[in-house]
Amino acid sequence: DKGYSDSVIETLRAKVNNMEAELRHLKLNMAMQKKALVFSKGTSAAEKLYVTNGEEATYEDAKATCTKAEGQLASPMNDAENKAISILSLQYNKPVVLGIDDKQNEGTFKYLNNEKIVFSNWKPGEPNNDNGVEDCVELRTNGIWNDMNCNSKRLTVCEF
Ligand code: 289
Ligand code: CA
Repeated sequence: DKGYSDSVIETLRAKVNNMEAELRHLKLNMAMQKKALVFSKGTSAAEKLYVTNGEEATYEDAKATCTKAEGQLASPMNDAENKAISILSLQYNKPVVLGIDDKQNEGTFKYLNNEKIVFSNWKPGEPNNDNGVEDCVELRTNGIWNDMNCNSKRLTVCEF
């Protein structure tokens, strides 16, 4: 007889039940932690959580800060995400530096993973590459984007 014995099936069933209970517990716990984090100093849109350390930094420094925190510089991919970031910008009354640049090819803005952007919220007339030195992007307190000098210091917001 190649079938599994009743006791093996019973043991497996018990293990699956335990794992399901553990998963339910983990999900509830994660949802609670997310709420606590959003309550204290973050905003969220769908799956993404945005958190700031309140510091202003250049694009490269802000990028490094977020990478070190095992997140990445805020990269809004739709209007809901853009709004979540702009709430932090308003709270701190500081424009935010985004994880987007056109360093590789002037006028072609890309995310940190080198993919072309799928969403933008440029102010009319932007991006204008003012003085030929604007390869980075700031999100202003109203959520509107402007291309800016990458050496300008803006609020660091990471996404997790
Ligand atoms: O240095 C120029 C920037 O501060 C910004 O000034 C104005 O807001 C506009 O000309 C922007 O395009 C420019 O990035
Ligand atoms: Ca500009």
